Amino acid sequence: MAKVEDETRRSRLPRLPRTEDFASAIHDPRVVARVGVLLGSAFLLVFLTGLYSHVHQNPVAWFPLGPDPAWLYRVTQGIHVGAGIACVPLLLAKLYAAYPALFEQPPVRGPLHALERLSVAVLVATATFQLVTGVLNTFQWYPWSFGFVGVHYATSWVVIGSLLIHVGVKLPVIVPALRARIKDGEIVDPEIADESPLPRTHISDGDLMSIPDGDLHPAEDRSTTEATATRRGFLTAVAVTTLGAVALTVGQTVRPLAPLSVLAPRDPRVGSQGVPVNKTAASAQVTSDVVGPAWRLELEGPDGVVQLSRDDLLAMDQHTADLPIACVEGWSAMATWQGVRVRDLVERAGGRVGDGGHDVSVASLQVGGAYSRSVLQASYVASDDTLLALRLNGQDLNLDHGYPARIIAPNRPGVLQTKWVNRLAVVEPVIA
Ligand SMILES: Nc1nc2c(c(=O)[nH]1)N[C@H]1C(S)=C(S)[C@@H](COP(=O)(O)O)O[C@H]1N2
Ligand SMILES: [Mo]
Repeated sequence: MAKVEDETRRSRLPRLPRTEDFASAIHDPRVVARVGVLLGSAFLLVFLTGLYSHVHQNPVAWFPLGPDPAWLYRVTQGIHVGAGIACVPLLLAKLYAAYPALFEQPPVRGPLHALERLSVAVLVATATFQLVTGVLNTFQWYPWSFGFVGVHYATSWVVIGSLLIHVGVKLPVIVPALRARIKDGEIVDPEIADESPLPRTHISDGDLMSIPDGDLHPAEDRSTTEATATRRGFLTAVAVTTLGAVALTVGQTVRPLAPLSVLAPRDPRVGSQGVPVNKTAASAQVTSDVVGPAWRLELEGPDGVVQLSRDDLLAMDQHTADLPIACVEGWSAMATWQGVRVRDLVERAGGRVGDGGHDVSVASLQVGGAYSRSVLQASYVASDDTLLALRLNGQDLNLDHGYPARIIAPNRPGVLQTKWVNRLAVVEPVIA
């Protein structure tokens, strides 16, 4: 001991810590692997639900989408944001449990090992980037200059790719670590145990002895019960924090939890006509003079172009549908919508409805803006619940909700529920 102190005093630079210096029982492969399974599963859910939203906004022929079931988009995006929120405490916990591995010695053992460490760096960086930008997006705060949607989508592939590499590389550690029980003695890396003068508790599980060197290392010697309590306490705290964060957010889409929803930027119970407003008329620069009595819906189809006033539309068959507005940002709200079926308008314009039917291209009188246009695919046009809505919850739509007319359709992203519609064009299917 005295000799070690001597040497330390002589060297001017403090020695970098080594993995085995981190004494907490939390830095244990069993803890890291368990948190990792939760984090990896949450990321996978976020990825798949994100892809689902992506194909809605960028349709492809091999993944047909339709109006049934009406609630599917709402549920998937609630999961997207809920699981994304869960990732925040899980990622912090994972980083805390695993960070001693940063100090492994030697830092690089060869080209493969260097690649593996690089993939972890990419994973941590991109995962953090996704969570930070994703959460800020739900608050509609964009303190950056890139387009959020495209970057969030592209980065998600990098996260999932480096996650797969990470899991693949670590499988020989993960599998025995998950099989081992938390309450067993310390997991000891045989190589370190040999170097260390401290007595360590070996456990009999042969699997664990085969953990490759350079991976997570054991805690300092301590009573097994104390270490077990520390690990259990940590895992419980992680679970409680994660469930808590989700519970305090999902009220924006799960109505009974709305009173708890203090972390969510939106309360689905608050908004004019009983529905929150994402983009106000003022922010879309839609003013009451462009939606006055002179407003017309231009309807174009095989039979030509007609101009319909709001009274013309109100004179057509009116239909009612109870449908949610389900925003990509994770909030959703049910409402009762009333208006003209889009299929009736397509037929009036001489278009085909049903199998092999026409799509409808929708335009808003909003000038510019990413969501001033959308397409209703034939499968949506055919639905009885796809409306050019004129009324909301028993009143005429107000300007913020899209007066004089807006699209509302089942199982459709909020961003495609175009407001302030002034043109519908019956077109050949956009994707065949
Ligand atoms: N023309 C136009 N329509 C739009 C938008 C927009 O920016 N412009 N925003 C969309 C988004 S992101 C959502 S979530 C819904 C919200 O509808 P609401 O404000 O009536 O709740 O409107 C959609 N319709
Ligand atoms: Mo939205």
